[in-house]
Order: sequence, then C-alpha cells, then structure tokens
Amino acid sequence: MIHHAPWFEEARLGMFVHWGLYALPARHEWVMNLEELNAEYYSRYFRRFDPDLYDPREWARAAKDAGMKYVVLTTKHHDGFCLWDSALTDYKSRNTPAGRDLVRPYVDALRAEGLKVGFYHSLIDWHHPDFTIDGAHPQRNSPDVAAMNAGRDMARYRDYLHGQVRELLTDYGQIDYLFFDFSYSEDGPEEFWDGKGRKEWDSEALLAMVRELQPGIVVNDRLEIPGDFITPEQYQPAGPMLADNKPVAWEACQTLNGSWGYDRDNFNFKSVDLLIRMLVDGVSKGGNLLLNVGPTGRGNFDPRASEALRGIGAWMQLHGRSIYGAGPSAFTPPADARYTQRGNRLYVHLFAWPFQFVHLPGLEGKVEYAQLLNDASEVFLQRNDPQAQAHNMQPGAQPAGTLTVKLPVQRP
Ligand code: FUL
Repeated sequence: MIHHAPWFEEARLGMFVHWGLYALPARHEWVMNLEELNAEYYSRYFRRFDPDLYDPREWARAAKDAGMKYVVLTTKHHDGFCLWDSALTDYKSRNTPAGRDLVRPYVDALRAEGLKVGFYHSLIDWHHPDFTIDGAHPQRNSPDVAAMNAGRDMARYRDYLHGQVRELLTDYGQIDYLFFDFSYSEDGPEEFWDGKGRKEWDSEALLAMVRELQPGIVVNDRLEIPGDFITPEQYQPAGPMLADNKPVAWEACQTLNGSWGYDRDNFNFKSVDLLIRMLVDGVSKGGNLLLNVGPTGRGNFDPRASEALRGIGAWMQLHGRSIYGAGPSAFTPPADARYTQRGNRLYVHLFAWPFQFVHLPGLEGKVEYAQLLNDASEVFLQRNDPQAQAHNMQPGAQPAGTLTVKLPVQRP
C-alpha cells in the first residue's frame, strides 16, 4: 500500500549525503568494487576513519540555507560499514578512531533545524560473509555464479539486514524517509538472487516491518515491489512518472560531479545554473530533487559542494515560491521554458532569456496579472492591458490564443 506524505511532495528539494569509509580513498563510493580491493586492504580505511570536523549541525544548516527540506544519510552503503552503533556487527564507526555513533547527532541536528530525517540503507553488503567471495571480493565481480553461491546462507543475511533496519527504525525516534538501495543492472550477473527473483532480502516482510515501526515513513521503490515514490537516478524523466497510468510521486537523485562519495580529483561539477534547471524541470513534471553531497573523510563539506549549495540557496530564497508545493501545469510551455504551478499561480521558468517578448501558447485571456518573481515588478501582457499599446507591443503572427509578455531586455 502506497503511503502519501504531503510533506514529501511539498518539499521538492532534499539533500543526499554519501558518507563512509570511501571518503578516505576519495575516489568514488564504489572504489572497493571498482578496484577489487579485498577486505584486508579496505580495512586500512576502517583503521583511519577519524572525522574530526564532523558537525552535522553544519550539514543541517547548509541544507536549510540551500532551501532543502530533508536530508538522507547513508547509514550503510554497499561496503557494509555502519555509521550507527549496530549491535549486530563490529564493522561500525564506534570501532574506528571516530569512536561513536555518528547517526544520532545527525538525527538530532536535522530535528533542531526543522528538517525531515531520511536514511539510506544498502540492501547489499560487501563486508558480510554471505555477500562476499571467500570473505574478500565484492560478490558482484565473479563470473562463477555456482562457486559464489556455494555456502552462502541467505537466511542469515536476511536476518542481519532486517535486524539492522529494525535498529535504525527503533532507536532514533521518528524517521520520515527511507531509501533502500541495491544496484545491479537487469542484464548483469544474476548471482545473488539465484533464480528466485530479487527477493533474497524478503522485500514484503522487510517493508511490512518498516511500516509497522514507522507508520508515517515514505519508502522508495528499490525493494522491487511498489514503494511510495520512484527514484530515477542521474537522469531527468521526460514527463510526470506513472504507475498504473496514474501520476506517482518521484524523486530524481543527482550528483554534483558524477560521484556520490567524495571524489577528490573529480572537478566535473555541474554549474548552479544547471542544478537549478534540473530542479525546475523536475518540479514541472511533478518530481523532487535529491541532490547529493559527499563529505570528506574529516566530515566536512568540500568547498566546491558548499559553493553549489550557496548558489542554490540564493536562488531558492527568491524563487522558492515556484518550487515548494508546486507541480505540473495543464498548460504547455514554449520551447526552452518550464511551467510550475501552485493553485492558480503559474510560474514561467525561462531557460533561455528571449529578446524581448515571450509568447505563451493558450494563455491569452487566462492571465490576470504578471510579474517577475525575483522583485515582484510588473510585466506587461499584450492583449488585456491598456498599457500594452503604449509599450509598443505588436508581436507579429502567432497561433490564436497565444499570450505575449514583455520582458526586461536583460535577464534579472
Ligand atoms: C546506486 C548506488 O550504487 C550508488 O553508489 C549510489 O548510492 C546511488 C544513489 O544508488 O544504486
């Protein structure tokens, strides 16, 4: 059963945080798998995980200043390392130089800033004996499915997974959001579901437990059974997303630079302008944007990430009204534009600034008054404003019903 939480679609913008041991190699959160690092090698990061600058209140403030309404932290990513003090494993931050549970202060900080609390939790675990080959390599990489499956005890793994999720949803008060994650391509190795479908973690029982422990929570769709929202990853869908032909809640998760974990030498950062267009594009199609930051091994944000967040925040401060609680419009925008709508307010987002008029199909006679959002200054409408003639608006041939709006010469 799908749970609708009004806050989620109202919020529209959230922060994803990928943080764990992989912040130390600082070359992608999949480094263990991509470079086939065995458990012994990878333990060098466990022994040195000492985030002396970790201050989740700063994370929360940065998110809030960027206009974000919720934050989602990797409690455990695919490498299996736990940021909370799980009773079910020793592979956790308490046993590193960090010496403590890092999830609790995160939860407290979000609540103090009035942000919704989200957890990410990996369904696969490259540290768990039932998910590795010979306790060494991440399981995914072996072509020998039979050898890999030999001796695996998936019931034991399921108990571990369910038990950890139970801890997270029992010990930290109200949790608003849960992002389960696994990542294997459709045509990739089928090793770990062994012909029984992608239910090795018993999705139905897991989801039922989540709902029982946190009745108000929203859960994503990566258990491979219907969730409360769909999670396009690093792409923008073409239009509203549908399930059974009806629009469903969705959230695009996006990186700043193509990597989720801190990736020091990757300078391929999206511009603030592009990030804002992605947000607007999503809202115009009824979706949220979950924008990722990968904190460093010391626990703070990379300056390049902070700068992007500040840029988004500056824009959100002036334009948040076109984002929060807004969604698609029934009207079709012209090229290089998106509409977002809230109630009877239509917001026209121009991705390219035209000179000097914008022509809006089907809107003639439908708009009472128009203004720029950033400074509330009036803009003239061609047909229904007596001032229009005085402002020399004779736009030329265009389809019937088109409304012409006169814009300032320069983009404000
Ligand atoms: C993927 C993962 O494999 C990535 O590392 C990242 O966590 C992304 C959000 O989901 O499936």
